Amino acid sequence: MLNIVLFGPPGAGKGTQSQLLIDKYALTHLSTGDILRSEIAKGSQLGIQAKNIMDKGDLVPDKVVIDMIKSILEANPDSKGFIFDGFPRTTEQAKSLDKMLNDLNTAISGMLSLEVDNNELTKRLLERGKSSGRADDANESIIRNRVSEYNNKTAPLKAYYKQQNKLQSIQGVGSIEEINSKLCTAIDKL
Ligand code: B4P
Repeated sequence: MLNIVLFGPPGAGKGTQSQLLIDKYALTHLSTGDILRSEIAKGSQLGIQAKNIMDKGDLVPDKVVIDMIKSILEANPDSKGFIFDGFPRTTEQAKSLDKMLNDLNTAISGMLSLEVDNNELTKRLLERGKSSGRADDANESIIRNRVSEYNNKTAPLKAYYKQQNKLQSIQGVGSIEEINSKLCTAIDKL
């Protein structure tokens, strides 16, 4: 199986690039952000619980997202592999993911980390906020909180995967096609 963690701060282009990669490599796309937003849209108990947290730009509790991932992994036993987009975001999530994949006799093949500076991230998210209707893209202080959650809780995962020799950093500023081509070059070597 080809299992890729597509990593980066909010607005780095994880969702954008995942769409291109799943078509090319026929992988299953697993975006915790998309799943949570669809739960909010359905008005489920989980969605109601997640909405307040996401609107502030905080991270949803680990147990909630880990259980979501577990059920999707179990529901796709014949997948050629997964693109994990926006997951893991904490060390606890990363450790659980390693365990879940190990139980399925597979592992993460590589972590591709999109590197984008803070000014560019803020610009992209504010731009998307004009049309997305997403509360977490609506103003600069919420975006700053998301970036700070990333720096405190998520960025340390780079060291976690580096220790396993799985981290590759990719420059995430440039055209979507240029960045996609760099990601494909890295994936083809995995
Ligand atoms: P996510 O849905 O994961 O989203 P994201 O951080 O906004 O961004 P992404 O990097 O995918 O950005 P995109 O490609 O869309 O998270 C949202 C929230 O969900 C979190 O804050 C948290 O509350 C919760 N959550 C999700 N997963 C969780 C987890 N595992 N644990 C706990 N909580 C969790 O790109 C952004 C914009 O940039 C787009 O408008 C795009 O068009 C533009 N763009 C992309 N590439 C570009 C380029 N090369 N040049 C210019 N613009 C570009």
